[in-house]
Amino acid sequence: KPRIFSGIQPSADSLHIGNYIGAIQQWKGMQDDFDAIFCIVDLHAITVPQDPKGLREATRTLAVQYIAAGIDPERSTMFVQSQVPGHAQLAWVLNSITGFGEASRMTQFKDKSARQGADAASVGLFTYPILMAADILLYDTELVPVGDDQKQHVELARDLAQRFNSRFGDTFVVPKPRIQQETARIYDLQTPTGKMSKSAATDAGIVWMLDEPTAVAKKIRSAVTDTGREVRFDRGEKPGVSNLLAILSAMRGTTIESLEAEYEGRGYGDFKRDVADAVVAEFAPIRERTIELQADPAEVDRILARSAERANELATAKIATVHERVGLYPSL
Ligand code: AQP
Repeated sequence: KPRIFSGIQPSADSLHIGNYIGAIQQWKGMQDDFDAIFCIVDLHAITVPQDPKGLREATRTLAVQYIAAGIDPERSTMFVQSQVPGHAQLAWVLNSITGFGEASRMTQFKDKSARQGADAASVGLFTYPILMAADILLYDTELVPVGDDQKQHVELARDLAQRFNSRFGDTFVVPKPRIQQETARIYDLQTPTGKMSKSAATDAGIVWMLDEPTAVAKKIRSAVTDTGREVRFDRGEKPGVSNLLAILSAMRGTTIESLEAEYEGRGYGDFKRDVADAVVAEFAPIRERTIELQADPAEVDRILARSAERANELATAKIATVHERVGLYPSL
């Protein structure tokens, strides 16, 4: 089976509906046809300041949410990045073959560092895409399911794989991005022109998967729409309505067109109530399962350790080859 790799940062206390639709839901459907590796990328998370205790808790919660939302640790490998040293080891080697100018062109760094102020941004944030390349290349990944915003990073991983292979001999599989559909990108409910983001300044436009059902429903009913009445998909003219259509389409597994037809001639009230009901119906059982699993942290740690062991086997073998190719001294 072709190998896929993807990850999420434990950078908040819960996943939000954007992470669910843009990542978890896609991953869930790929588990049978692919050899899937899903990582909890805590090394990426520390590229911006994190509270140590909060980070540890968020890491376990994220693992629990993966499982509760349908990632099956028996079929897929799901582990915590920092438990497999190969990620940091390979990142160092790749740092050394990446041009400074090349890394400076990464637009995510430009955006994130502009938000923090150039002096506050860490060097870790700057080399984030190179760590991501290491994550991908370490496991001979063929396909990387990501959002459109990550395309540039996967492109860098491809360039680095090709550069390493041509300098040191065939070592890495050159990965391809698998870009999710445009409708899998979810926007903030209060500012529907901006992506829903874990680190947004306010909470009102974010549906957290661990929000209580009443809070979920309230946030959706209060979502910003527009003064018209038509339920129609048009990101330019109707960003709020389009976002809710994208959400409902993902929840029901139906097309946007059929939803537009269903709500023709009906107002926003009906529509928003149905979106709220659909999200609550999907998330309430996941939330309950999350709370159940959280009660047994030792079991979660056992599951993570088992997966980390498998990942570590693959990673160690790859690191040995990489070190040998580069001319690093053999380890004892
Ligand atoms: N709004 C979104 N719509 C669809 N997919 C999304 N993803 C994130 N936000 C949306 C997908 O979720 C995964 C998580 O990626 P990440 O943890 O690396 O963080 P991110 O992409 O930077 O997401 P956030 O929520 O904005 O986190 P912070 O604020 O911590 O940076 C990826 O697959 C991403 O495509």
